[in-house]
Amino acid sequence: MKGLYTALMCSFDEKGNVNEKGLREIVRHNIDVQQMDGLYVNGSTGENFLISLAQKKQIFDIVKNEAGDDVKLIAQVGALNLDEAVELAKYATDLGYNAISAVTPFYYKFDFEEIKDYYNTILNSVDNDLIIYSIPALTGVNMNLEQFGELFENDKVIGVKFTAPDFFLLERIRHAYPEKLIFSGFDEMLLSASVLNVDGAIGSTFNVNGQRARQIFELAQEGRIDEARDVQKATNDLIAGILDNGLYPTIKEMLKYKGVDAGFCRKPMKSLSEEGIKRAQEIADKHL
Ligand code: SI3
Repeated sequence: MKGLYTALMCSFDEKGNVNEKGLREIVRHNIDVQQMDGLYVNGSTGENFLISLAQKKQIFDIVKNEAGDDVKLIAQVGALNLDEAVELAKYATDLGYNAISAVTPFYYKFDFEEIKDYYNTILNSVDNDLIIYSIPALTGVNMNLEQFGELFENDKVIGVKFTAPDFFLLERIRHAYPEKLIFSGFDEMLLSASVLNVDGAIGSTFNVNGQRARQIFELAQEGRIDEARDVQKATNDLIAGILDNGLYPTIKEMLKYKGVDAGFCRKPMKSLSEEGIKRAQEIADKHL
């Protein structure tokens, strides 16, 4: 399961329906052009928390049907409604997804026992491996080394998608749990995480910048840090522009600019104005 995974975008039409043709094009683009090792489906980038249960299943279906066994597939199933998370975990496992992943439960201030119970409930319902999705800036859930260790005691928890700028904690987890998989989550920090020997990365910007991500990751593994730093710099020039213009809508416009039917974002996320679209294209021309 090691390697580089796109946090897959989903294409929606203007009414918010899944645009199947567009989603298939995004899948192919990530496999054939960006040459990713795998796809992380229905994560933050997939606008997962804005869509219905039926749409989540529809997306799992389409992605598996299009990707087949070409690349590894991870299904993000985490949800505040635990019954829904379990249903999705079973659904994706039956479809043949290689692993499931679940965001830490958020919004309410769950204590660690509750978080552990959430993961155990999902895990006990399926015969599949799980990757914890930790993203404290969006969930407010900050787990410490010991708490990661408690979750890792379950052999079915094979790793963590670590989306945080806490390199002290990242190094401690790497050192304490060499057998677990760590995926770096912030694309703008990929080099720093790679130096700490992560096993791979999962990123939204890989939808358009996957080849550079691979260069950063592989150069760092080879110890060619000066060269990796140059590629991270080019990447961060791109990411700074994307973040400034609006993360997901800008990546969608860049995909459309490259001929991939990435569609619209789900409300309440807004799509770009004419000016924003022009800006996305300028950033693509300059930095891709
Ligand atoms: O679940 C997912 O879609 C991700 O993997 C998210 C990934 O960690 C991204 N984080 C968010 C919140 O979108 C990053 O790739 C992020 O977009 C990028 O580093 C720019 O900040």
